[in-house]
Amino acid sequence: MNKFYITTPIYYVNDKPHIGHAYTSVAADILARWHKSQGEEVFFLTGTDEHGAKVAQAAEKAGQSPKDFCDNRAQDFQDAWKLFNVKYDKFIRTTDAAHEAAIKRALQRMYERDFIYQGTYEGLYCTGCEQYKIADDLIDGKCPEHQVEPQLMKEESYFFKLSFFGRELAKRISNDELLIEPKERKSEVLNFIRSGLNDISISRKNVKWGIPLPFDKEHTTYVWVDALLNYLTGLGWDGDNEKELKFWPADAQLMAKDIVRVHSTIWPGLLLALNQGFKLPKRFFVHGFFTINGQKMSKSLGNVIWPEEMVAKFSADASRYLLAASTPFGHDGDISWEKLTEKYNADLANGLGNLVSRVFNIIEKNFDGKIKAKKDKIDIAAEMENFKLYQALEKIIAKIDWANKKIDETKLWELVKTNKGEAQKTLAELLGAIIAIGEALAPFMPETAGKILAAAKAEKIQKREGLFPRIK
Ligand code: ME8
Repeated sequence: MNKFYITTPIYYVNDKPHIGHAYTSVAADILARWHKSQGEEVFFLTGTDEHGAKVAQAAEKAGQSPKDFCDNRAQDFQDAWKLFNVKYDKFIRTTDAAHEAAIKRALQRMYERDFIYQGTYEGLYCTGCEQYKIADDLIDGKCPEHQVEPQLMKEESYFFKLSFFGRELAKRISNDELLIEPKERKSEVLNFIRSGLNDISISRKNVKWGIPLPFDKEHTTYVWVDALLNYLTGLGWDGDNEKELKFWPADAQLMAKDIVRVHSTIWPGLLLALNQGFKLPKRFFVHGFFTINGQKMSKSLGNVIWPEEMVAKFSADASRYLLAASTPFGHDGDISWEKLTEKYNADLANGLGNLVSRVFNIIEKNFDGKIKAKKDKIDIAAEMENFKLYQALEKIIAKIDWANKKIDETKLWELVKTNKGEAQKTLAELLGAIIAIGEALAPFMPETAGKILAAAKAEKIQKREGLFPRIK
């Protein structure tokens, strides 16, 4: 049996989950469900990134202890995924005791293998990114992502010999042993690596909210080192037992473009530092960023779309559909309440919902609920294997449009009166199409697909209204 291990980034708990996070998680869920439907053994990992200065500051601002704050926020993320019907196999938290113990063991191992050494770091640090910046990263002296000036920091620190792995990583990425898609992202990463990787500071003396280094308790572990290894600890890795990890290597790691560099450098660098024979993840898929009405989503701009609002308005299934269908996966996309509503009404209310209700209605009224469906299939395998969720949905929508058009063109509601035999043939095709649509939609809209398939395959087909009521 093939296995399929898929991950999302583990999200920082300083922010509440918004639909940007939901985008990655829903996409991962769709892919996990698809692979399961192909008979593969799937492991889907997600979770929360809870250590570091940024989270500690957010906790202080909220007047909570870091631990309580993280517990609450981790729950918020789990609640959000429940709302979207995202079914992960494991939710990892970097404050889990088993994760912390594994990180300590891993650090000790890399230290003993001479990939960690002591030094002093002086540089500009952006807490928003939890990363040191160089002049080239800044625009007008500010971090372009967070619009703040990074702070100058000088401190004793431990370093990870990332520079040692530059050539090896460039080789393995350029020959697709670690496949980075879309290919523009692969080129970006390769240029970055080939311009020369520096060793990175991986410990902090002045950040208390973190995992202490096992060989120097005055330091805590740099949050990205702690976080990236979640993709192993989430599988039960204890810092040492990689031979027993059934699901490793990862088959698909999803992320947006903001974090592809760290994932393509520090992450595989750590794996090689732990064990030169460690397999690297097989594939990264890097998607774009959602903006709202052309602007970055941000709490201060007040334009954030929250999961609970979206699901309350459209339902879980329709929200999953809208996230996947609004933008080709891999590109940036702009959304707004208006655009989402318009798409909902066009594709789901007028498209799918209308199709099902018209066809079932005619079958119930004129054929006593009994029509034998003509076999049909929408082949989306190639799209799904290649993360082309949007294109898979386009194929499904094309079938819905085809079917609705067929009803109109054949004037089916008249045809049943003038030529019942011909109408029966057309309905057999339409019912077959509806079943094919239900099957193809299953990973995207599991509840709706279940309802459609159960109703379409019932002994007696019954009228079905209100699958997707029109929304203003
Ligand atoms: O970077 N559009 O966490 P994070 C699309 N903890 N995707 C978006 C988005 C948007 N507007 N906003 C967020 C971190 N995302 C680290 C990761 S992994 C070892 C550690 C999604 O909370 C997207 O997947 O900042 C992006 O890469 C991720 O959330 C960043 O989440």
